[in-house]
Amino acid sequence: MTATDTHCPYCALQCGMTLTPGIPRVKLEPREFPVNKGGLCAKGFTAADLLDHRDRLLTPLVRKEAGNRTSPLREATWDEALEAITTAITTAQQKHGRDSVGAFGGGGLTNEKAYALGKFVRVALRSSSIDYNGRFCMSSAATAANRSLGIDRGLPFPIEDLAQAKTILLVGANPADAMPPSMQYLDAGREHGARHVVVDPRRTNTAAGAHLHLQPLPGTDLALANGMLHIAIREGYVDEDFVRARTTGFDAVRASTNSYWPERVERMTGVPEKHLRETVRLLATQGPAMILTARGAEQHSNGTDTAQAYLNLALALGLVGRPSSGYGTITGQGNGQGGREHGQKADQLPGYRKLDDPAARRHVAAVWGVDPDDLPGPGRSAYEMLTDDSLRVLMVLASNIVVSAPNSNLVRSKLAALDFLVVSDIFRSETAELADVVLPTAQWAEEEGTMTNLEGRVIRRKRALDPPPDVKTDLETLAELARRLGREESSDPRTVFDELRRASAGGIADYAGITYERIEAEDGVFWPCPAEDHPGTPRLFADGFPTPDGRARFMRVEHRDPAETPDKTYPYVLTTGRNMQHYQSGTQTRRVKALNVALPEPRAEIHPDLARRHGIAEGDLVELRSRRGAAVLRARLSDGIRPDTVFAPFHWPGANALTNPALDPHSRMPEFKACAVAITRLQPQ
Ligand SMILES: Nc1nc2c(c(=O)[nH]1)N[C@H]1C(S)=C(S)[C@@H](COP(=O)(O)OP(=O)(O)OC[C@H]3O[C@@H](n4cnc5c(=O)[nH]c(N)nc54)[C@H](O)[C@@H]3O)O[C@H]1N2
Ligand SMILES: Nc1nc2c(c(=O)[nH]1)N[C@H]1C(S)=C(S)[C@@H](COP(=O)(O)OP(=O)(O)OC[C@H]3O[C@@H](n4cnc5c(=O)[nH]c(N)nc54)[C@H](O)[C@@H]3O)O[C@H]1N2
Ligand code: SF4
Ligand SMILES: [Mo]
Repeated sequence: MTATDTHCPYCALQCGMTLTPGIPRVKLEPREFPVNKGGLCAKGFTAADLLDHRDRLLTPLVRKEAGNRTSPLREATWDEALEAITTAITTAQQKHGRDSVGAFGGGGLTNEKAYALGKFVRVALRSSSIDYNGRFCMSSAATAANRSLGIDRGLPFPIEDLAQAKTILLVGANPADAMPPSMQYLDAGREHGARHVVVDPRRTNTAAGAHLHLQPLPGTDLALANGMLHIAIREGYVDEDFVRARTTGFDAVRASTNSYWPERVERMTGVPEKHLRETVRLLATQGPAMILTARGAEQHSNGTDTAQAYLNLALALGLVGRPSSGYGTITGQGNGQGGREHGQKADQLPGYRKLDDPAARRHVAAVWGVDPDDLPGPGRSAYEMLTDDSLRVLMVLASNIVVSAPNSNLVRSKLAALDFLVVSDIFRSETAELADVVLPTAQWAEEEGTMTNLEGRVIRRKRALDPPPDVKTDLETLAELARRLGREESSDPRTVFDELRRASAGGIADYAGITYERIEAEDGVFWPCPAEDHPGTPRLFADGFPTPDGRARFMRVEHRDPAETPDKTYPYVLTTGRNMQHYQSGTQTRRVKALNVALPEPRAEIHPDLARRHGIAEGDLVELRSRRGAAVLRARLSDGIRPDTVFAPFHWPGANALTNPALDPHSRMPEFKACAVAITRLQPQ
């Protein structure tokens, strides 16, 4: 049996692994690749367990009684399933207009599939209704980076650079649990005396090993950043030469930070003034220094401005574009980076082009062989589309929104009220359980494609084995649906990638020079890469910024409280996030035995003081309640969390019944990381 070098199906680190088909099972081994250097986390190690899992979808499913979603799902032929979908699409579009049919994609899709999905909706459906789960993930940091730096590539440098930085400020990031193999770079830095400062309401595994742990009230990260900038200005740490030569807009920002004096910021955030000063001193004097944000800072109704506030700080200290320093955001999903570049986002065309830019429309329309005027305009953002009653038919690929979207009780009822719901997945996810038609799809090890990891490195996912006989790849499904709607599309990944290269050529995320062969020969290629003889771009910003004037823009940003703050009825802040053992909505990892044994159910993290007040002991069942819903979890007492804050993972249904769908005005990111809740101990039955 031949061994195939490929990558992990889960997170954006995209660790290298080797698969060898065998009897009875596929053998999965870690592989030396620049990001993981032979390391894998427990999720990666067990990823092959799902390839032959007994729950796997092996045929399409339709409702026994068509149109009645309370009747059971039954096996169907592809022809029957696709015919039902095509009929639902044409009927809805005739009755309610083109935009009544839409799609919801995912950052786990390969570049080829994300591209094909965007094209399918704009060209075959001619609908503007498309968005994806990256809206819930990277949209705030992306919006800030685009407007300030002119480009959104999560890390503007290879992850190995983390080992060289002498100071790293990690804001709302817990890589020890979210990307364990990446810790080798932080550990290497620490061994050589680097100082890491972690900003997190919980003492996570990442915070526990850091030089300093700042423990703010959730949703106050912007005030914290402005407070640090205030100190940097007062103490003369601003890199005036850099600011003058390479940026615009600092004066307004300088003036606006006046009101963020340290005592006030201490009161707003709960972070002691001396820790603010120490952090600024380290960033300014113990370089090279980096500032990295992740979802803890970004998943707020002020997430874009918060990311901007940290960008402002990094620019003021002159960190950006220097070796082993800068600002970055840690992308989450396997193809969270590429998935936001090639057109499954509501406002976007391939190559990170904008759908409302006439030149972009002309370029992409020419590649697609359509009239630019026939391309729809920008659509609604994820939560807005899902809860808008004008949407009548929805196709979901690679997302389990019933578990992962905010205010999930409402989302569930909106999905139930659709005329027709189609879900493509590997398993019967909670969202698939609501569908009229469920389509089985090939898994990562059974398909070809490219992924773009958190560094902007385009890599290859390779086919190590065949999918089960009646299972199609998403590309095949989309091509087949397009054909039934009158469009010919390729289902061959290489052909689709070559078209993507042309569509992206000249765009910000330019893949024109990237080929499958180069990726193979060079351990991945970093975009932008405009020509086959271009080396790719591992590090950005050394010479300039891709903004119209070549300078980075400071933007003035002011603190706003989360949309919902504690009161008498809902006295605590709920924040949500990840456990090491599970991935996202849990469709995959809840089915892996070893992971499920390690963490079989969700635990609400509660400080012992808060627990005592409510008579809660370790292991008790507690009910969390917000204005939108309730969830029952088992209590896990920990003195590592703030006493006014409760943490719940979203890997099981429940947490998102509570969360607040207040949207960031710029990125339309929901406020996953702060809402008000009440807690009660449930009496043992
Ligand atoms: N094990 C595992 N790993 C994953 C994933 C997974 O589901 N499971 N998902 C992947 C994906 S898609 C993503 S996006 C990444 C996410 O990676 P991270 O962003 O690192 O993960 P989170 O747990 O969502 O949030 C990080 C931290 O933010 C803290 N936090 C909560 N509220 C606040 C706040 O208001 N301010 C600050 N400063 N911190 C706050 C939380 O306590 C948490 O420890 O992980 C990726 N890796
Ligand atoms: N409360 C709260 N909610 C959150 C977050 C949070 O921190 N707190 N984080 C948000 C973030 S950052 C993210 S990224 C989202 C993620 O949330 P989801 O979008 O729900 O992510 P997954 O669970 O990865 O869903 C992927 C689904 O697609 C299937 N799948 C995997 N690969 C493929 C494929 O190639 N094709 C198809 N058709 N299906 C596939 C999987 O089995 C799974 O059911 O959740 C968001 N929701
Ligand atoms: S860190 Fe991410 S890519 Fe690496 S093995 Fe774990 S889940 Fe997979
Ligand atoms: Mo994410």
